[in-house]
Amino acid sequence: MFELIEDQITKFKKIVFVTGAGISQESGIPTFRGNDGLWRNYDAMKLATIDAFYDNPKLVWEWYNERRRNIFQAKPNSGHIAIAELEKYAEVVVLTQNIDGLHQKSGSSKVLELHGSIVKIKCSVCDYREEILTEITNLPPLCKCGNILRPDVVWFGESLPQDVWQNAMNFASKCDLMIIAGTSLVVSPANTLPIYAKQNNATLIEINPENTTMSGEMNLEIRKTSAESLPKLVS
Ligand code: BJW
Ligand code: ZN
Repeated sequence: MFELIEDQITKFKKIVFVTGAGISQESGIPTFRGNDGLWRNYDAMKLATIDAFYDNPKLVWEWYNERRRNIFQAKPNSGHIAIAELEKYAEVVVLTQNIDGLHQKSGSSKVLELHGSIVKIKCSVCDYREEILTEITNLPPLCKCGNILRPDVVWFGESLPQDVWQNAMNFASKCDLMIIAGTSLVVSPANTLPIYAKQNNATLIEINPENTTMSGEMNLEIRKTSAESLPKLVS
């Protein structure tokens, strides 16, 4: 079955990838819900909220600062690179929940960041935004307006950037192949994207060593890691 898809990959014209933390796991970036999803004994899920940030902005910034350091030295793996190479054969759009920028680094030209970006920060009160590629010292950093700056990412209970989400739904609704790689699909609304593709009769492929809640909806489940399996699709 996997071989069948390898032979047929070029028949698809509009390919959408939905990716999550698992695709960067082989670049040395921990996932959220795996065994490595804990940071200093804190549950990462409890840090990714605005309440946690207001309770202890320094702690949440320390978590992001450590992740910034890790992400800045990480390199795209063969999974990211295979996705970028697929652009030679089809229109490819990557809808990623990751904030690490590794799809862009590997050469993918159309990447929509659903949950923001590690290089961007914004004021928790006013409209100030900026990109910072160096280390952030004196935590928490302060805005010129006197309020606390925060990572420009989407935490639980917050809306996704509306324009990004609209575009993501549009691409998902129009694709003929959706490949869902390295995500547990437990977080909404990103986990609804396969439903839009299915409504368009798209072929759905899941790449994940583990089952997910949506595995039953897939046309093909590849129970291997993304760095192992994705290069075979374009070879
Ligand atoms: C491999 C592999 C390898 C391993 N190869 N695979 C009750 C109260 C409040 C909100 C809600 C509620 N109930 C539902 C909600 C909505 C909520 C939600 O979905 N919660 C669920 C957890 C229940 N969603 C939201 O709040 C979203 N906003 C929203 O809905 O707005 C409307 C609204 C407003 C107000 C109230 C309610 C709704 C926003 C969600 C934002 C998520 N943010 C985070 C942090 C982003 C910034 C950061 O990175 O720090 O996004 S949390 C975290 O989860 C991060 C991820 O992008 C996201 C998804 O995780 P992902 O990528 O799937 O990772 P894992 O670890 O879960 O899975 C990895 C997978 O890879 C596994 O399956 C492995 O097997 C696999 N894997 N190695 C391939 N080598
Ligand atoms: Zn401000």
